[in-house]
Amino acid sequence: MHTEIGAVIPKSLDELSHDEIRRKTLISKIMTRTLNYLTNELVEQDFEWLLPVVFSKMTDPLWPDPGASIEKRIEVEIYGETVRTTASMIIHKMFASSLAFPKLFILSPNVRIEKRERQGTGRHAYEFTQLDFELRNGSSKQVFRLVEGLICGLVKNLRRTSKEELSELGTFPELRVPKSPFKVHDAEKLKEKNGSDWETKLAAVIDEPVWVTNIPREFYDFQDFEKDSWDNYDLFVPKYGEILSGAKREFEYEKISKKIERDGVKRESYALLLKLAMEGRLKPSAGGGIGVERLVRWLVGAKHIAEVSPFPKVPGLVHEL
Ligand code: ASN
Repeated sequence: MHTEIGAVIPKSLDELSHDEIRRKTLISKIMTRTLNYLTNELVEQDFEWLLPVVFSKMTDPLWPDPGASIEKRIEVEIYGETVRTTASMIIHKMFASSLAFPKLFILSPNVRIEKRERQGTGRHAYEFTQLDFELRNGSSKQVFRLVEGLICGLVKNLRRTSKEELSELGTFPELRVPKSPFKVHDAEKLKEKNGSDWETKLAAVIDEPVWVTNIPREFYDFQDFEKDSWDNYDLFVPKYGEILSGAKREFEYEKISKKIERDGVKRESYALLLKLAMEGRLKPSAGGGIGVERLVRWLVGAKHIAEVSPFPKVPGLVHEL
């Protein structure tokens, strides 16, 4: 089966040919070394490594987000209470960084039942993993430097440790250590210049990773009402587009409350967050989440994101495993 981007929809492990298994194992080597490198770096830099959650009453509303396309939210009842599967651990990160862990990261599974039309985009899976991190009292600048260090260090490390694998996968020659600091673009300006399709166009013209800031989206990202701008960011890589999103966070009760109201998000769902903010216990922070499969897709040059997963979760397709 082929998709609009010419990628073959990845098959289940048991359906792969000998050559396809070979490719899968090469990609897996890069995934292993990527996870090893990034987690080691963060631990070295004094980040606490937290374990993820699956069910909670509070999770990311993923709304309003121009990029969101959720067909269904998974809600189940346990012990007489309704809980949702994790869409992202953003709310948990805000609690954890405020109350206990000033520098933290989590490798967390995110469940987002994307619309079937996204089956062939090559960039969407209905289950994926974020390397999510948060810094109490952090700023965008700090996050930029942290991530630039991680990405440049990772590429350098892989070029040294994985020359054979990357050469066989075909990305070794073009996968260069990027120059930092990365360039910064304003999303509103990109939209003005390139129209609503700015993300695809940007990915097609860049040859190094770039930051995009000022993206209107969920209530927890910091918004400067006076300047009418957002202190948030996405990281784009050449050809493949966005691989990380993050922000400086809102922490003041009045602003969070107003934005929840404005966005039509259910207030009851975020009652505990509002309470924490009201009591002044929610602290300013900044952070982000790297889409692990998207990062590795770029490193190995995979047409479809599901190629980098052992058990692909392609929108619209449900395999046995
Ligand atoms: N992980 C993202 C962040 O830290 C949130 C998201 O994935 N929606 O901002």
